[in-house]
Amino acid sequence: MAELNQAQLLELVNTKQIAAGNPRARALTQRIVTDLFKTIDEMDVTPDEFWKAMDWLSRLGQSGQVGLITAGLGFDRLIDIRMDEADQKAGRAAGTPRAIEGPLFVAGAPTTQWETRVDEGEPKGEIFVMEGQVLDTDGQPVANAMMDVWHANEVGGYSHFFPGMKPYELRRRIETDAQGHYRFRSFLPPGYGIPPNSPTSELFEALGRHGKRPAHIHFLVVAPGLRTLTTQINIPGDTYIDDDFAFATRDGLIVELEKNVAPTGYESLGITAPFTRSRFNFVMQKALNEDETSPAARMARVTAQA
Ligand code: MBD
Ligand code: FE
Repeated sequence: MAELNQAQLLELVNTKQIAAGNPRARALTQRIVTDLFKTIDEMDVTPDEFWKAMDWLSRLGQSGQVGLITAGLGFDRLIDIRMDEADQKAGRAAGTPRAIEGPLFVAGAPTTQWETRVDEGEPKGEIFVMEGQVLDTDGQPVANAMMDVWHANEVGGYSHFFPGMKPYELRRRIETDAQGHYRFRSFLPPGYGIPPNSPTSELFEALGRHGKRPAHIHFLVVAPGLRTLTTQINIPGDTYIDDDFAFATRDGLIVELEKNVAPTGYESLGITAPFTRSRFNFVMQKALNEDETSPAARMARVTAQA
């Protein structure tokens, strides 16, 4: 084989072809490889640095933490910002702001109508009820909307990812009633921190960054004819509220907490003493097509297409 300089090698890598392949995959791969060749040359990446990075990527994949890295390097929020910009241009920026799904959603949580206890058994932390309606952007209640709710436990762990938790612990689905109402009882979760001694923490330590998220609760709301809403609410007062490692907190999603709410009317949630409440309506846009109503979370969407 002929001797090659860097430019000749790059040209070969980017143009080799025996079949049409996937043009989009070809274009993206060419661009990324070109940018990386350039990075390696301009930053004078040593062989050991390169192979160390590849070892890290292999271990990252094995650890299942790719989604922590995409969030922590801003890609999840970038994708949201780009969708917001597209909405703005199309004159359809309305309703509850979207916020990143994150890597910790699990489909198939137990479903109940109108109200549920997201927590189980012994009360942990401050008793918290969140309630309101799902509405469309005309202010009409959305009956039979399906709302997935998920949040961390008292030490910041999510079930299915954090050892020792039960399946679907702190994960529930609520179907709204005829007036679009939902309500649930849980406790105010603490923030989240990336797992120590993991590929993710290795990178964050090398970057001199923390891996903390402020206290939050995730939602995925689906209803016929409406655009699937993926969002989170933030609990006010958290140290990291303006310093989220995933860049996901937004104005309009920091809820107000009402303390010492009288328990009358909340007996069905097992509440007999004053508690903390937040009222919040989820406002959904009209869908422009079927795809926008998809009930599938982000990974399920793409793996179904494969
Ligand atoms: C989380 O709990 C989370 O919501 C995100 C986006 C990333 C890591 C952990
Ligand atoms: Fe989270």
